[in-house]
Amino acid sequence: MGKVALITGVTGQDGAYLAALLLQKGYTVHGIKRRSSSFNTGRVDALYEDPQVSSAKFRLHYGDMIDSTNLIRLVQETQPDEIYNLAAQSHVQVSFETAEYTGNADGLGVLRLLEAIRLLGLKDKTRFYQASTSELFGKVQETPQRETTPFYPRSPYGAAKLYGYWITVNYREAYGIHASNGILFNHESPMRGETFVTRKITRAVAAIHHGTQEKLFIGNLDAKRDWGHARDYVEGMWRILQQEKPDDYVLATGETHSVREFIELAFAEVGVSIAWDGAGVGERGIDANTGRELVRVDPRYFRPTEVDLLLGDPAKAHKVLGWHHRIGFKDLVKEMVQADLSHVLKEEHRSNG
Ligand code: NDP
Ligand code: GDR
Repeated sequence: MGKVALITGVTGQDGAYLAALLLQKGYTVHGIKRRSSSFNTGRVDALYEDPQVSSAKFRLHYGDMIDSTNLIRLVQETQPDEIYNLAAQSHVQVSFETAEYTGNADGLGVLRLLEAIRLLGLKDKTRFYQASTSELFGKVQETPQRETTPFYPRSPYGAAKLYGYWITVNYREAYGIHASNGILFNHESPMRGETFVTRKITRAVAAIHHGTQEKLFIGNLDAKRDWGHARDYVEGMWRILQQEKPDDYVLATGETHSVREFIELAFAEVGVSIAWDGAGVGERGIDANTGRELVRVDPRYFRPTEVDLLLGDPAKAHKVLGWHHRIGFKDLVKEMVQADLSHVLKEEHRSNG
């Protein structure tokens, strides 16, 4: 009998990659999706169409991280061997506007699942993965950031995730639940949500290239991130839960790049070289050959408090989990731009009838 996994946030970027990975490994996968007035299962629909995946192996259930009784019932009904808690209001800037909701879903939501495991007497059966984040490190204390680096979150999102991190550690220590944190640095893919900076850039590059968008409005060009590929990171999540002992791990590439570099590389993919002009709010990115303005800094995208630099040290994951990222920065940018070049074309054909 294969294992049973329950994934919250299955309709998100990581949920879709993780569900595919676990199905490939022979798991039965139960996913929790939210009721929405518009379509929200686009990323996992392909899994239903895969002839290898029977409908009995992949099941979606309605649920929400702020609804305890629903979560308890779903854990009871599915009796999972592994729970991957990926659901969250995951946008840092949005968390400044929806701070209480973010605290509820991203912080207390973690507690609700851990309590479900405890109350249902599943502590010896069910392993728990918490989607913790490099946003916990926030204001730079040391680089590279590792498991022992002090936390200093810089947003309601980071603060909510801090609670999620520690309640996971606490339930491990207090009740002996096999509960682990993956402290994941930014990871992207063609399935990344369209308002995160990488996808926003690659979509804009594709749309500018196809002539359906004028320019890209952007926030802080000098923020630096350790960007990896989601496909590699979900493999790390799975490895974390296969360990005999629960623990906390950083997953990162060990390289950092600025938003500015990401933009330059993405435009280079369509043969455009960007020259920068001005500084701060007035800064512009110009096509070095034609002089056309393609990028403009817009203070609407500045954050009240910013995380300036993230650079992870994945040494523990290398050593204990045998996990290494495979897809590098350049290949990531290339894959995302190429995917958006075809997405934008398809959208255009659709809108032209
Ligand atoms: P996404 O934003 O793509 O996906 C989030 C998922 O959570 C979606 O399925 C969303 O549903 C669901 N969700 C949101 N709120 C609720 C709620 N109240 N109840 C139930 N489901 C909810 O995020 P990612 O896939 O990128 O990230 C997965 C997890 O990993 C998140 O917890 C994120 O905070 C964390 N993380 C992500 C990193 C990254 O770089 N991607 C790095 C470190 C941590 P819907 O589709 O309906 O919106
Ligand atoms: P982040 O990702 O905040 O690191 O959180 P995001 O892509 O939103 O921002 C990265 C950096 O780019 C700067 N930036 C912009 N960001 C957005 N979204 N839009 C812009 O126009 C823009 N211009 C500049 C930001 O200021 C920031 O410095 C992601 C999420 O997936 C979290 O859920 C996860 O926990 C962390 O990564 C690790």
